[in-house]
Amino acid sequence: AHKFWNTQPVPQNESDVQEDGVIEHKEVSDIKQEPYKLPSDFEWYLVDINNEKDRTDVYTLLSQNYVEDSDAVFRFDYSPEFLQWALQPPGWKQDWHLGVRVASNKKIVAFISGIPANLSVHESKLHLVEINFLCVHKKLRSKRLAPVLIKEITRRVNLTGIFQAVYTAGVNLPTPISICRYFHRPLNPKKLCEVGFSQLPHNTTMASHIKKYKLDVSFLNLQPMQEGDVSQVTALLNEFLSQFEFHQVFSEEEVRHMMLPIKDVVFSYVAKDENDNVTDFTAFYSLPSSIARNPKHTHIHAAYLFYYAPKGLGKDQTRSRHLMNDTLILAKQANFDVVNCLGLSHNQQFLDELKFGKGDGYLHYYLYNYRCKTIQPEQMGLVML
Ligand code: NHW
Ligand code: EN5
Repeated sequence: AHKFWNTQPVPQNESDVQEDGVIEHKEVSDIKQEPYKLPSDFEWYLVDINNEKDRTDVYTLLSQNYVEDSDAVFRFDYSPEFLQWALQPPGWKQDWHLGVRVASNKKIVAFISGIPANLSVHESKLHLVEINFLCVHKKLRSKRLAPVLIKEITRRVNLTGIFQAVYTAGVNLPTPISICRYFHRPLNPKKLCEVGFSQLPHNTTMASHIKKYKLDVSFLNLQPMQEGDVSQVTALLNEFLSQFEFHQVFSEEEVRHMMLPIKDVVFSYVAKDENDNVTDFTAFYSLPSSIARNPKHTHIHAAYLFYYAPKGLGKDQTRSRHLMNDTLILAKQANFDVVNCLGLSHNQQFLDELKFGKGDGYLHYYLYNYRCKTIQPEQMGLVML
């Protein structure tokens, strides 16, 4: 059934994951030096994400052709500034910002990207790439271009001595290591109903629906994270994440890049004690979705819960709830319509109490060239963009 995935070093079914470990052992000297061939009319193009024209071109491709919900009403609209941030963590390589252009008019019609990361999977440490933003223009779908993009980025990554990858997708492929549900917490319930993102429950008035989602008082004095907090946040976050079977391990440099606030891109906050030590951390990123054919609204402004670390590492459920309650208040103050998150990590501690509702989407987590026993959502600590 999977003409491409059947040929790749991924587990082909559940019975293939009794034991963790590398699937296929290769060396850099085994990797071919020449790029894979694209259909004539197309050419490989290395995107310069710091160049405004290239950034706009990739943004345009994604904003018109990237991931949609099951009814094709909402489509992710990652901003150009978001892409510039997401694609350049420490150790990023332009070689892994891979575009495909039409040879004649130089229009970018497909894209895939990789960034380096360190993961901890059960007891093992993996230095691998995170693959994201795979996109083929709608007019070029079902022509087997995606497998060429995947093989070419694999080759470019392999040439640097990296042989594993992690990626997430809404779709079911061979073979997920974990499946996490999306949850949504309305901040602007009226608008969400107007655009069909949520429905007014039967026997409910709009007034009572709006009242239901009003936010209470805040508990922690969260302040925007600053440069001086980087080292304490790194320690706190890594310690929190180390509770999970599957998580990223962050260097201070990575925390500086990924976690410091960037206007309209990433929002991060810390709570401090009387000695000015960081006790809690929370972050979300801005990922609007465009709305197809709506007379009144063009976008949903969604804040996606990113990383957080409560005081006491989440052993005190009340603390986790207080931290997330305050995260919701900050997202509301920043004018977001909804806070989205996944049912992973310790999130069950606050989802019900803070009135998150189940989404209709699921996120599947995958590893390339590494077998891994199934990870329960509560043991998943990795959040991708
Ligand atoms: S998931 C978001 C992916 N993007 C979208 O959904 C955007 C909208 N859709 C499209 O642009 C986050 C196209 O439909 C895409 C497929 C491009 C998805 N992952 O070209 P064909 C990521 O970016 C398989 C992997 O004819 P198409 C993660 C499909 O099963 N494979 O289809 C990306 C079939 O293979 P099969 C996917 O519709 C991770 C083949 O593609 C897939 O024109 C990438 C059909 O190709 C998906 N999301 O284009 C893997 N969707 O065997 C990284 C479909 O079943 C692996 N397919 O016949 C690691 C690489 C690095 C390793 C380093 C050591
Ligand atoms: C790679 N980084 O389906 C990511 N989103 O639930 C790529 N549903 O927004 C993979 N269909 O349930 C991404 N509202 C995979 C996700 C693709 C996008 C997607 C889902 C996630 C989504 C919304 C809208 C559904 C519209 C109809 C949804 C219900 C909200 C409601 C609020 C009030 C309380 C109950 C729930």
